[in-house]
Amino acid sequence: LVPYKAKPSSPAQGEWVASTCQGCTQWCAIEIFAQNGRAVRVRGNQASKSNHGYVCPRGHMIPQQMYDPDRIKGPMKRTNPVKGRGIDPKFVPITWDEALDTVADKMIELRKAGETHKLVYLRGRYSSTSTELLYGTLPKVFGTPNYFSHSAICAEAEKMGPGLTQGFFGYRDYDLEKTNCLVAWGCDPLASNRMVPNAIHRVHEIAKRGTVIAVDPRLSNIGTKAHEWLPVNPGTDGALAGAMAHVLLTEGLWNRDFVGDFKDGRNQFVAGKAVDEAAFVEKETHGLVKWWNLELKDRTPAWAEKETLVPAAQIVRVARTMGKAAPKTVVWMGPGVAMNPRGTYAAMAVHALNGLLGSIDVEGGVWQSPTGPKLGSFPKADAYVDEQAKKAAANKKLDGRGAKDMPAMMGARPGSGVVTNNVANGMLKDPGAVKVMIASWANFNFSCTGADRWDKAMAKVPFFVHMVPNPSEMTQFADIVLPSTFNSAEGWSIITNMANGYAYAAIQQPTVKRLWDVKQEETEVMWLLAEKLKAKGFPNLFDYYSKEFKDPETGKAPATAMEFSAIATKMSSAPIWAAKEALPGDAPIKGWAEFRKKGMFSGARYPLKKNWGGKFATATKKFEFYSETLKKGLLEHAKKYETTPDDILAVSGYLARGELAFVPHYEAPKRHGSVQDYPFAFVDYKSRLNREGRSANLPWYQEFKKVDPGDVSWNDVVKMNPADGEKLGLKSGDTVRITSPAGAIVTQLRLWEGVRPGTVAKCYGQGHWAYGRVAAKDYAKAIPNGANNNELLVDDYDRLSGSTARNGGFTGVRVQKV
Ligand code: MGD
Ligand code: MGD
Ligand code: MO
Repeated sequence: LVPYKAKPSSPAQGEWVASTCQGCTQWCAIEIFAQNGRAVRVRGNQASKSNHGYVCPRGHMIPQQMYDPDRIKGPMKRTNPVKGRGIDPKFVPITWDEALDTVADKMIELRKAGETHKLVYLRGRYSSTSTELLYGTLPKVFGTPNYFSHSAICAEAEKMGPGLTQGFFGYRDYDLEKTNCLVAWGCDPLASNRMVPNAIHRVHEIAKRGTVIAVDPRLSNIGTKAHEWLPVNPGTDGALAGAMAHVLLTEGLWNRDFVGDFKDGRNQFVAGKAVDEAAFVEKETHGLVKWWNLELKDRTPAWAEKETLVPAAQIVRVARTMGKAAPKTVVWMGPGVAMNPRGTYAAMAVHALNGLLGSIDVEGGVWQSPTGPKLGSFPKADAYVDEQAKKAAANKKLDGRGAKDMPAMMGARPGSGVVTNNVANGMLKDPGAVKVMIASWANFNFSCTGADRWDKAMAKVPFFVHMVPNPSEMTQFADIVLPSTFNSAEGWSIITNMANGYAYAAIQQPTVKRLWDVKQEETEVMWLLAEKLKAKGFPNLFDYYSKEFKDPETGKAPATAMEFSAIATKMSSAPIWAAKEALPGDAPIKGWAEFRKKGMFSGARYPLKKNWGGKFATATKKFEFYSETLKKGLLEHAKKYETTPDDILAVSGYLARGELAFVPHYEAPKRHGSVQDYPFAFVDYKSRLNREGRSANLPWYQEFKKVDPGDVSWNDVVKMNPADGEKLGLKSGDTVRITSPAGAIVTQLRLWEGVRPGTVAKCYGQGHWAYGRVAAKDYAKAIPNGANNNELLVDDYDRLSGSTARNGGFTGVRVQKV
């Protein structure tokens, strides 16, 4: 096979305009082909070292998302005061002027009543830099502690793995160019997770020279290409990881350079036998022998087979393959491991394998984020924060973070992590807590588990403003709808991310003329709203925006919303294009015009062994197999409640007690619904066509849905193993009701060997009862096409991180023919 190298050249007349895709969290630098004022095609930014000039299938969907005929064309107000699912809001068009007057009036009422903390802002997706002008500034200057990002419904629990072992609470990068053994564990990097274009680019090379392994209860895209597929029993990843660690240690396959060795060079790791701590000298790590004695010594493959349902022989074979390829072995851990009620420990267990394998920070291994170009920060808003705002900001947050049973220890600091999905519970408990709510780029009535709680909570909000391009589920509860730009093609901002060893900053800029009366929420809308607030007696926000922001080229202050948007973007990116000396990384960019044309700048490649030699950001500065970092955090949280870590773990739903709590270990999965009543574990995953929750209205999504293994175009099937189908007398094409302790959905069944018996799998993304004519079967009657998994999944949390559970088979379901 001759690899396809040629980049297609287009005979079409037009211009490639640089921008950034935000269809997933990779935030690829892209170029959009603009022809006679129309965006028609998308490719990766040709200068990108992270995506190699290509986008994944979702990038190609940008024109359809942008020109979606169901986009909101102008501001609207609600005329039906009754709110609820299926209740027509009776929206009528209004002007931006009227819309923002109304919003400002409501906000001024709060200021006058001394209740500014009753303003709540919810943020879904956002831009890297201009989010500071809304999320960062509005709550601070206006005065409310109640601003919440979506990140805890995203993948926060995953960060606890690298966080509590190596002090890096972030997403890892992987040197796939040099990797010889890739283990995709609880994620599907050819289809989702981060770095999809780079994974597509590299995985076939790894498969040729080495080994690709997939750990996933369902046959994923990478599973179909892998040498080994381990269809793990959902929620038992900690057991599988423990057994692999057991094999690596008993067979002497750990990496001596990183981990160290026994003083006498003789391997004393023998199943069932404790080891003397003094016998082993560690190098870059801390607590290996403690980990062995507390957890690993009894975690034999035979034991793990019973928990994980993965054959012991396969566990041994795979562990040996990983060990032999080390340190060029990558354990790429994803939310499938972590986003479950005991996910913190599973994430630690799986990520700790990278420590044993010595793949941390080495060639072919697992890296922390490279350093990208330094960006300009916005001027401080402190001088515009008055006493009232300061006092109000001290109120309690609605998401319950830091409660005794919700440690939310992001960064190992108790109470520091957002608990997004718990906001709905906070609202239901105290209906008076929210008077004015603003949300942007979020659709929590669809994207959060236990979705009906959001329907109930939002129905009670007296005044809700939604800033989105599509009339989604959450929009149906709005009093004012402010149509947003589709930011990848219509907005201004600077977006940062990393992949393939490089961190970069990329521009978003207006690619073509806007067809509809839309505005960018973080910049344009904030400017106009601030102007209104000033006119009504609260000048602080407008004074900050209009006095502190200056065009870095001309020194001119913004005079209009559009100027504010562009100037903020220029301020963020000026250190790149106005640098006095060449920056590490790409060739210098000279001036704003050249930056707009090139669209991105990548920093220097990740330096190897960056954190070796005692530079990890942990309590011991080492890679911690015994997490002193977690211990410190848990003790601090326990102290606040005058209790013990054991008590905290008990009330938060974890099983470990004593010292076990501080090492990566297996916790038997928590499950809602008895196996008797709900015999199947539900497996949720993303479509390779999901632009998060926002592509179901695109005909291309529906037409090409079959690209997801086991799925069917123009359908939203639930997949069951044929052996289970036979037992229940069910066949492909049957309409079935899936019932969980939280709710029920109806969809079509497909029998498929790619799910393990005892589980059913269904893709997330469809089941919209709003959004548009393709996503919903009947938008007017609120009847969905397909079914939303979040009406089934139970509202529960990995409480150490505050994350919402969606994986690990924690929701039991039954399947019946209707
Ligand atoms: P989305 O649902 O992707 O975001 O969930 P949310 O943060 O709620 O999009 C929300 C809204 O953004 C849409 O209604 C759309 O109208 C609007 N929008 C689209 N483009 C733009 C734009 O350019 N500008 C603005 N202002 N708005 C825009 C995401 C969340 O969902 C995440 S991150 C994850 S990882 C979870 N994934 C997931 C899953 O895999 N399974 C299940 N069951 N639930 C999940 N929910 C989570
Ligand atoms: P999840 O959607 O949670 O994470 O996105 P992903 O890495 O895709 O997928 C969970 C995976 O784990 C699935 O393959 C599922 O089958 C598997 N799984 C479920 N339970 C278990 C279990 O118990 N054990 C194991 N080992 N596996 C299990 C994260 C990332 O993806 C995020 S946060 C966002 S916001 C982006 N969204 C996105 C998107 O919407 N679409 C696509 N195509 N890519 C995306 N990339 C980003
Ligand atoms: Mo996410």
